[in-house]
Amino acid sequence: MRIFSGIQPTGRKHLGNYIGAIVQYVEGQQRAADAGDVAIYCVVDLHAMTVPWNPVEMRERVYDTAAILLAAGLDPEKCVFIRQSDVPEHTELAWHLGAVTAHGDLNRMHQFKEKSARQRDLVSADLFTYPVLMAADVLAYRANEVPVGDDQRQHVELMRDVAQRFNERFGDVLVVPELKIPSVGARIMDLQNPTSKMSTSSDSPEGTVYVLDDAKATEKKFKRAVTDSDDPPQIVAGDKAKPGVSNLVDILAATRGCTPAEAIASLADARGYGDLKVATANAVNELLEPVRARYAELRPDEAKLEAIFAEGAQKAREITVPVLQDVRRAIGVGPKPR
Ligand code: AQP
Repeated sequence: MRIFSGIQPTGRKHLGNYIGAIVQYVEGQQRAADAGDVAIYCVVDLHAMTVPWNPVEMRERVYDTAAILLAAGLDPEKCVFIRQSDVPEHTELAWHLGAVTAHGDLNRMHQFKEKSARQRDLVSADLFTYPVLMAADVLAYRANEVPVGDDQRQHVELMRDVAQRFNERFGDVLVVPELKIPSVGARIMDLQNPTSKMSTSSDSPEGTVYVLDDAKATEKKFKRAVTDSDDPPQIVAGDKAKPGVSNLVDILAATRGCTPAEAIASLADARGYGDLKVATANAVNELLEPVRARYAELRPDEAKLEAIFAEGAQKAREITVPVLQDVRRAIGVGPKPR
């Protein structure tokens, strides 16, 4: 059972990234090792080039993201931890997969529609073909499982279609991976606008809780979270008519590692939404305070982070080079096989 997932080095990571993806990564590295296989986690710097970027800041953000992941519990002894641009098989496979990807399928991607609408200058070809590179990231490892948040569902479905189409045409070369989204917290919503997902590009600093926010700032954001005016207050989960309260319950449950029903039961004596907000802020701070402290230790040592990436790339290429040899042989490029 092999796992692959990637995370962008865009800006600071938020609570949605943490609950939707990073918690799953940490759990997955042990599960893959127990099954005699490996989990590969990737800081996807090439994906960050699909929208405008600053080259100097890009390197800094890659280190920031790497240090957050390591602080959260990724262990380079247990998993393969890489920077996407260090493993050239990702981009080569993307080209080969582009040949079996329908233009019309890429046109239907929600993320392309949303992000292209926001670009003021250039809508790049890379933004359009981003899901093909994401497919290559996973398929180059013959990974079985892709842990992501709910917003990536459509991209994983596309990569499954691409792998199937490739195999139908060229033989059983690639593995068709499965989507894995968390049962609670697959879509953490913005605290100020709880009908929209918490997002890096939303420009909602008060509604977005960053992993590296300090405890006070985190508490303040939760205290100001939008709920509703029900009187008496109703603390419920999964209610579309009460998105703010449902989101807080989901965050409380996901950070405590319990079910939404258990989180609600723990608030049986709550006098109002204030108690829900304080309980959620406390649970988030309890989860993130140790991560923030470890981040402060890890982030300054860039040479160590580079050494971890170098070792990761070496281990990664032990998997990807043979897969690409099989792909080249199957599609008829490169020298005649002997
Ligand atoms: N709100 C969310 N709830 C649960 N999971 C989420 N993810 C993102 N937002 C939420 C999951 O986090 C992982 C990494 O996402 P990314 O690499 O796309 O990082 P990002 O660009 O910083 O995240 P955003 O916020 O999704 O950016 P925008 O909206 O600007 O594109 C993925 O597994 C994702 O599902």
